[in-house]
Amino acid sequence: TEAVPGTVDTCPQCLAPKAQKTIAVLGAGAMGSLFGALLSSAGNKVHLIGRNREHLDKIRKEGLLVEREGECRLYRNLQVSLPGDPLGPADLVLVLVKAGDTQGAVLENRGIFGKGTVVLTLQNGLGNMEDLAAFLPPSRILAGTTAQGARLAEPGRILHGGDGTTWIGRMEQSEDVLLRDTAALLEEAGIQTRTTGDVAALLWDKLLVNVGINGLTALTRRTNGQLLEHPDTADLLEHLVREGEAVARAKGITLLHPDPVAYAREVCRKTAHNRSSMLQDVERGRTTEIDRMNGAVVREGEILGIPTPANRTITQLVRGVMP
Ligand code: KPL
Repeated sequence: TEAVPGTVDTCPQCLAPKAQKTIAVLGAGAMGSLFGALLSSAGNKVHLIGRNREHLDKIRKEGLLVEREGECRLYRNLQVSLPGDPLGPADLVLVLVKAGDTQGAVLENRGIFGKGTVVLTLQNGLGNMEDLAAFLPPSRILAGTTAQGARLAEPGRILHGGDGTTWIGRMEQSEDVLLRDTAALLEEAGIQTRTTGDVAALLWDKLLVNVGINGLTALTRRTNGQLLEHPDTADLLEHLVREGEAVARAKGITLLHPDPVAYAREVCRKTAHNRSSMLQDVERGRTTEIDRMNGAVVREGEILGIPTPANRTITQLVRGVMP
């Protein structure tokens, strides 16, 4: 019989599904749906929890279609739920709601967090681990960044832009074994994953890219690549990142990319046709993550006495366009 891509692999001896973990994905946007699909195809029981009813209905009725370089895969094993639906504790909760919505999402979905649940945030910006730790044991919290590319083309259909590395690390108090097991779980699902002992460096490295790109693309409606083609935005990008770099260094962060401006430019080139997540938020009339990106640089700079005028201005401008 023809294999249906995305269905559960079975053990050849007993025909039982392989190593099933229960995974809840909080946030069924493009990235949450992609991770959910990949994890489900490795035999895990995945629950996608989101607010986009049309998207969830489509997945419930027809499955999730993931397109990559002209090839389509249909993932039929995803369970879908609305926030607050009664669900039991998961082995892993993957947090991919918008930064700033984390605490509300945790409170609304308390049932998915049990004693043994590991919680992994792959959200953009600063403050997500701390938001989780306000309600959950820090010893179970992991955080990371992902360079996977995903875009919601229409309800039930995701465009998978490429397989960038996913890096994960742990909060100070959490055990190393949780990190290794979680990395193995992601790897088994075909998600290229690395671990690090310095989660702050990881988060600041990605933050400085977002600080340079996201607000500027949202205000100018330019794609990531177009930022470099125009001297005005190319110059502003450099200013924003350099201010963030000064704050990171004053905090004692050892950035993974020693020249964060060069790195932000490289990301612009590699994702030249992308409309950044913040540009998409503004276009759809949604709240942006500016407070967790440039706004976070301003707040940290204030604490350390580092001036951040460009980041302050862009935060105020984006708030003016879309709070
Ligand atoms: O993370 C991103 C985002 O859009 O939020 C970048 C890296 C800028 C890619 O678009």
